[in-house]
This record gives sequence, structure tokens and C-alpha cells, in this order.
Amino acid sequence: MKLRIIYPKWSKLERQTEFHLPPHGPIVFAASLPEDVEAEFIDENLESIHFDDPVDLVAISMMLSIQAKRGWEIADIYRRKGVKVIFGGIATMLHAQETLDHADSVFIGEAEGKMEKVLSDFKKGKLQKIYDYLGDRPPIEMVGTARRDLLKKELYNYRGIQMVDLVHASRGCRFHCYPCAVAYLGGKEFRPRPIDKVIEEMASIDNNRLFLVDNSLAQDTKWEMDLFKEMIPLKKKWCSHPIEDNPQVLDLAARAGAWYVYQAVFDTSDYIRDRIKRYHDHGIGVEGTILLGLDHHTEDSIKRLIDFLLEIELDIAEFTVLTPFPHTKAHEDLKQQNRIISNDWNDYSADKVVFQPKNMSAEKLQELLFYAWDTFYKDEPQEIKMSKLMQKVIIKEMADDTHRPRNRALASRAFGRDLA
Ligand code: B12
Ligand code: SF4
Repeated sequence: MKLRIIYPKWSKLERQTEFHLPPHGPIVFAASLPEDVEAEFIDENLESIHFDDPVDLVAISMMLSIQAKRGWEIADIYRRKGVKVIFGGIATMLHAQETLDHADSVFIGEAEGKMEKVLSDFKKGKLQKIYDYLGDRPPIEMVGTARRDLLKKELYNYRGIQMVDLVHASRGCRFHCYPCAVAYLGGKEFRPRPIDKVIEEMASIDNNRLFLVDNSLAQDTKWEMDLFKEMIPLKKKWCSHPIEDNPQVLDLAARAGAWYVYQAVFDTSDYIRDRIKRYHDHGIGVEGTILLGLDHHTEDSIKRLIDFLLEIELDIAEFTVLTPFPHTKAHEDLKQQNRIISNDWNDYSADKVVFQPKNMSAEKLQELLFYAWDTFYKDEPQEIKMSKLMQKVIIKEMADDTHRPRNRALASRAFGRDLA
């Protein structure tokens, strides 16, 4: 049977340089499909959907809330043609009730070990309206190597430079942060994958540069250190969410090829200043993820935060505003306080203010978001800061002889300067 997996298009952050990372959920989902399924993948961000091409079943995979409305539109078109549509992925789980109106079936949970039943139901004409496996997570050992063969690799590049390949070494998260839905989605238990399977998957990837998309690697010191030790011989270079703030772990991470981390910067404390310095001291770059509009934020405190980011020499930064995504504590609180001003999921891009901030108007917060982007990148534009980050990886690659000169030539051309 032929299954078309579709990843709906969404508009990117307004102030951010546009680039497209390869999706991860859809190709991990594809790895859970029985062997007789002939899967194909369309990333609508980069290619068009040909709705008349023959197909047996359409699977729509959604990660972000801003994909939901487009996902529903796509499903409506197929269903009018008589093609059945099943939805899955993170944003499906977060918007399950509304998605039911546009779906033949809504799948909630992780797909491993579950698709045989779902597809056998489909073949028998008995597809269920809802498959809810949220409380029945598969053993983590079942996670297979993502089907990267389904990606059209040539589409994922930034001005000719190949993007990182995505991989994950764990699921779940022990923490339960205010703006985050992960406790609902993946459970509060940290579930590391067996290290040998992760290493095998990483080794199989024909790309020296990876993005470890794990929620946070900083959850189990021994596992984290064991993982990094095993990664050293691979000589891959990678970015990730936070790494544990421990000199031994940071040292191993650097030896394992840590290139840069996405690190939330939420205040102007000495702790944060030192945390960033410790990454830098280990040769690890930092992309700050800065969330504006928390209840303690004022105009002054936001402006001070931006000055601080420049002082601590973050390599790059991404600014967003607090967004009350469903199944987060932020949503629960702001809804209860009647402070949500838009329920249009197309506004939930994280760069539009959809709630009433505590200490300023929504318009003021919107203005401060743009102030943050413009001020941080005033003296050194995004492209220059990105090129400096590229330079870091090239230096690391040259040091261990994994650098492909073609990459350097392309990178130099892309950024208009010699990166060697
Ligand atoms: C990696 C990641 C990113 C990467 C994305 C890279 C990429 N191209 O994929 C980056 C860093 C770029 C990113 C950015 C952002 N992210 Co993000 N991200 C994640 C993260 C940590 C992991 C996603 C992932 O890959 N999981 C691993 C895969 C394997 O799991 P999965 O997708 O669930 O797939 C499984 C199942 O769902 C199922 N499945 C998947 N598809 C289908 C389809 C069918 C038909 C079926 C049956 C099953 C199925 O099968 C898979 C295997 O079991 C999640 C948190 C999380 N753990 O979910 C947040 C998360 C998705 N991100 C989130 C947010 C908020 C953001 C940002 C807005 C953050 C910010 N403040 O800047 C930005 C988006 C900016 C923008 N507008 O473009 C929110 C979602 C918010 C929302 N509701 O829209 C999440 C949930 C985290 C949170 N804070 O709650 N993110
Ligand atoms: S923000 Fe990160 S650390 Fe906090 S709950 Fe979400 S995934 Fe875990």
C-alpha cells in the first residue's frame, strides 16, 4: 500500500533568517511502519503537494500549532476526493479534538509498535476515529533508525550548504517548565535510548553535522557522559538543547564534537553569565533562546536583558514571545485569568503576542520583541553571526580532519567571506 506522509507548511519567525531544517517526527514515524508500506514524504515548506497523484492513505504529521490549520485544509481536500487521512505528531496531540473534524483518524502518542494494528484496521475498512496511546508509550528500545532515505536531501540547504541531520537519543523530560508541553507529550520520565542503538544510527548518517533534538540532555549524568564517550570516535559535530553544567560533562561533550547549544537565557544573573562562559571556555557556542513577556518582565527589564545578551557575547539569539500553547501551564493560567486574546492557531507562531501581558500592553510587547531582534543584531547582522558560528565548526572539522573542503568553499561563498 502507498502512504503519503505530509508535513504542512508554516510561516517562519518574521525577523529570523529563513532556513529549513529537515523534519524529524515524520521520518521517525516512517521507521515504525510495517515493511509492506511504500512510504513517500512531502515537506510542504519546500515542495508542492500534487493532490491528484494516486495514493491509498494520507498521513499528516504536525509538530507546531501553526501547522494545524494548514494540515486540516490539506486533509479536507483529500477527503473530498475520497482519500482517507490519518493525523499524528506533536501538534496533533495538542489539538486532537479540533483535528477530529478534519480526519478519518487521529493518532495520539508514539507510533512504535502501533502501526501494524492501525494499518490492518485501515485495510479492513475499519480505521478507528481515534487511537489514543498517550498512556501506553512503547519501550524506548523500539525506536528505530529514522527513514532519512525519504528526505529529498538537496532541498535542505542554506545557500548551498547542507543542513544538519536530526537525531534523538532520548524522549521525555524530568522537568515541567511553565511554557512547555513536553510533560504532557512525552511524559515526565526521562527515557534514554540504548546508547549502542543511538551510536549505530549516528554512524549511519552521511552527514558530519547533526542536531540532537532531545528535549534536554542534562537529565542523567551517567547516561550523558557514556553517550558522549561513545560519540568521540564518530567525530561528528553537533548542536543540541542544553548540556549539563558540569565541567566533566562539558569536557566530554566538547571532545564528542559539541558545536553549539540552544540555551534559554531568562535573567541577567551571574549564574547565567558564568554558564555561558563555561560553554565558551569549552569551545561550545551558544544560541540563546529568549522568551519575552513573562509576568515579571517590564519594558526596562527586557531592555536590560538585551544589553546583557550583548555583554555575555552570545553567538546568536532567537527571540520569541510567551505563547500559551495548549497543554502547558502557561495556557492553563492565562486562560483562567482571561488573558488570552487570540485563539487563531495561525497566530501561534511565537512571534505574535496572543495574550495580555501583565506589565504592558500587547502592542508594547510586540514592539519590544522587534526591538530585541533589531538591537541584538544591530552591530553584527544575523548573517555575520551565523557565519562566525559556521567558522567554529569548520575549525573543529579541520582539527580532526573531517572537514570537506567543498563545504568550506560553499560556506565562504554563501556568507561572502573567507571562512578558513
Ligand atoms: C526539535 C524541536 C524543535 C526544532 C525543530 C527542528 C525540526 N525541523 O524538526 C527547533 C529547535 C527548530 C524547534 C523550534 C521551535 N519549537 Co520546537 N521542539 C522540538 C522538540 C524538542 C522535539 C521534536 C521532535 O523532533 N521529537 C522527536 C520526534 C521523533 O517525535 P514526534 O515528532 O512526536 O514523532 C513521533 C510521534 O508523534 C509519531 N508521529 C509523528 N508524526 C506522525 C504522523 C502520523 C500520521 C502518526 C500516526 C504518528 C506520527 O511518530 C513519532 C515516533 O513515535 C519538541 C518537544 C518534544 N519533545 O516534542 C519541541 C516543540 C515541538 N517545539 C515547540 C516550540 C514552542 C518551538 C518554538 C516556537 C520555540 C521558540 N520559542 O522559539 C520554535 C518554532 C519556531 C518557528 N515558528 O519556526 C513546542 C510546540 C509548540 C506548539 N504547540 O506549536 C514543543 C512541543 C516544545 C514545547 N515548548 O512545548 N523545535
Ligand atoms: S522547557 Fe525543556 S527542560 Fe523544560 S520541561 Fe520543556 S523540554 Fe523539559
